[in-house]
Amino acid sequence: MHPLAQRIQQKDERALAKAITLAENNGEDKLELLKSIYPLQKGAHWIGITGSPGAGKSSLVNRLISFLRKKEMTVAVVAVDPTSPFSGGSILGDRVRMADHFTDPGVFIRSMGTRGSLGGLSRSTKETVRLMDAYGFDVILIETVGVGQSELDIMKLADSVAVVLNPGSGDVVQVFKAGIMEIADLFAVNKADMPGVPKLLAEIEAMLDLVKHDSPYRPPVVQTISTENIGLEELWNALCVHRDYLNKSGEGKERKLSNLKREVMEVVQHEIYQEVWKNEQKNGFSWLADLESGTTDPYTAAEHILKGRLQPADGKQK
Ligand SMILES: Nc1nc2c(ncn2[C@@H]2O[C@H](COP(=O)(O)OP(=O)(O)O)[C@@H](O)[C@H]2O)c(=O)[nH]1
Ligand SMILES: [Mg+2]
Repeated sequence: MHPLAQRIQQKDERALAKAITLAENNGEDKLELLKSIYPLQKGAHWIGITGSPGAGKSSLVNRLISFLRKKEMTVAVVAVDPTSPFSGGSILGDRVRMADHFTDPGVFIRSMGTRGSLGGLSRSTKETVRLMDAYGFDVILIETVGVGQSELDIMKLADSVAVVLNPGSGDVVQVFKAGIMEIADLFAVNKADMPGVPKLLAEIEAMLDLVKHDSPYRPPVVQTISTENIGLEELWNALCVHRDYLNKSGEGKERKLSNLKREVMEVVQHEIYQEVWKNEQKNGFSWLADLESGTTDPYTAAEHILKGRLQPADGKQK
């Protein structure tokens, strides 16, 4: 067993933090670590929370943490923020609000960088969640801004996805266009203290009629006011109902398996990419000069590299 895995099993929080960093940085022994961690997972409830910037995701996460702690459940949070760390404001705001929980050993909060391409972010998020699960948190909250494809991929790894919407924001059309409607397991109409709630509720139901009309599970809609701690009980109940549905219907198992399949493909893709990149680095990107002089094109160069990988006999260009 990887030494960090052993320490995580003994509930060493520093080892957990270290392991997450190792995974994020693609450390040499990362696969060894993940292999040791995999069977240690305890089956926490993985909950994705997504929505536009400013929708109140962090406020909800913060309230949900307090709510769950009162029920003596332990909570880990992965905050995935694709915005630049230099854009400032909201990140700092989140940090200040989250500060209540920093000294609580039953809470573990981690922000993910935007490191890596080729699905790198969703992959390291998944690895982080697995590490947290192995440590033994009861609930793992994954907060991410609902924008691009990588955020959609991140949401697919959750058992339950809560989409946070605000009245008067025109969010529903955005959510529909972004393909988030399909992966939503419940809607939180947050800022329910603001005008426009009935209109938003009607819009959500109309979209659900379109997207989920033949699905055996219809995502419920709960109203929340996270600044006033209202609606948390309903939100939590809806999440638990969804989890029961996943278990009873067999859909949970199905989802897990298709996630595992994707994960295997992601690891293979990544490992091949790393290997090729290392090799090309060693060869000093020999095709670069040909590109510069115009005697080759990117596609021919890529083809050569791939052929070379499939027949790596003499290391020479073919
Ligand atoms: N009026 C009102 N404001 C809220 C509510 N929830 C969050 N906010 C405010 O909305 C802003 C954005 O919240 P935040 O949690 O950072 O949003 P995030 O970007 O989705 O994480 C903050 O100023 C919150 O105080 C709510 O239920 N009602
Ligand atoms: Mg936030």
